[in-house]
Amino acid sequence: MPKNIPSKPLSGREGPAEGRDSGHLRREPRFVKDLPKGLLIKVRIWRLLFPFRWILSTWLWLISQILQGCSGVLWCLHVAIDYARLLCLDYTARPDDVFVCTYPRSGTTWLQMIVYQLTTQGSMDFRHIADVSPWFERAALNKRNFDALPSPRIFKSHLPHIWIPKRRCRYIYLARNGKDVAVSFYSFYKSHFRYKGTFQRFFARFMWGTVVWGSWFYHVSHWWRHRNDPNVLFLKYEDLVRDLEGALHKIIDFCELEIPAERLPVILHNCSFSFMKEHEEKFDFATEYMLEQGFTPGTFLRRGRIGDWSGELSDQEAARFQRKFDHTVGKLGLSFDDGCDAPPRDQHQE
Ligand code: PPS
Repeated sequence: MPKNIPSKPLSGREGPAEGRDSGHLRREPRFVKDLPKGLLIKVRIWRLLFPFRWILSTWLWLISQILQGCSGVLWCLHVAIDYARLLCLDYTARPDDVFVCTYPRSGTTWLQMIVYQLTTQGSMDFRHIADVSPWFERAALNKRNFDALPSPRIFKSHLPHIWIPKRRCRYIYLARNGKDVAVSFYSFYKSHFRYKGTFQRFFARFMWGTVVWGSWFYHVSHWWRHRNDPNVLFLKYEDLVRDLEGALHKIIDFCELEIPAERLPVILHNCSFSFMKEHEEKFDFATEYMLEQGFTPGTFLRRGRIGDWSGELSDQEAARFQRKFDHTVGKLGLSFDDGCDAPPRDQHQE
């Protein structure tokens, strides 16, 4: 026999001499047979129970899916109730409130930024645009206190005209070519909603209006019908791209703002695509969502140092830990480097 051909099969399955066990056990990995007797019995029982485990697991999966469905329905109910509260009861308009209204992916954030820049003469002093220009209909979810906002308040809204609260304030509607909206929305669905379908499938849904916020055709046409209302300014995204300064003047006139001429170049610069892209974390919905949930972005990779605890734990907390450690893990002979390169607690700055 040539040297390099093994005389025994290399796979876990052995020859006929080892195949005396009945069907299920015959496929046991080799290491199982080497286990201590007590453990071997447990493993074999566990393997014999496989069909029952499978049935139980499937049932539990089903129950978990049903509960998930119920929680989804309850969540929708809670959102609907909060919407109703907001639209009918909890919102007291101020005459200088400005609503930035759009169908999603039509340049909402851009228009929020434009109005914010115009009303603050170019301030960039905000953590996220949603802090200074909250999403009206999500207010109940993100617990933003409208009353604490200084005037003029700028609200973002994707509500169709029929749902928007009609008060004595201003509404700026920004419409964008539906085909570009569909493409941008598809990309958003993939990046933010983990959508896995093709563009063709998404586009079919977009055409049917079975995407979040419903039909683009319905949304745009209903707001268009109100374009001549005295408190509505109807703008197009494409006009903003072609002549931003011209659009800015329309908004200045509509909101009756006074902008010193020397601030206009700064505002135009801050509203440019490249500047906003550079500060994307101030505009991205993912960051807004994280802040809304109470997460602090940029803290996942914190400092990566040994002994960082000494800047955080008090002497009592450290002593309490040590006592428990000595009685449990320490007893087994395991120890850790406590480190001493972290700054003391009072110098520590987060
Ligand atoms: S959302 O998720 O509904 O709030 O999205 P929305 O802000 O309405 O739209 C996002 C699209 O607006 C584009 N955008 C801009 N275009 C030109 N200039 C500036 N400054 C600007 N800021 C945002 C953004 O790139 C999205 O469009 P697409 O086509 O996806 O790039």
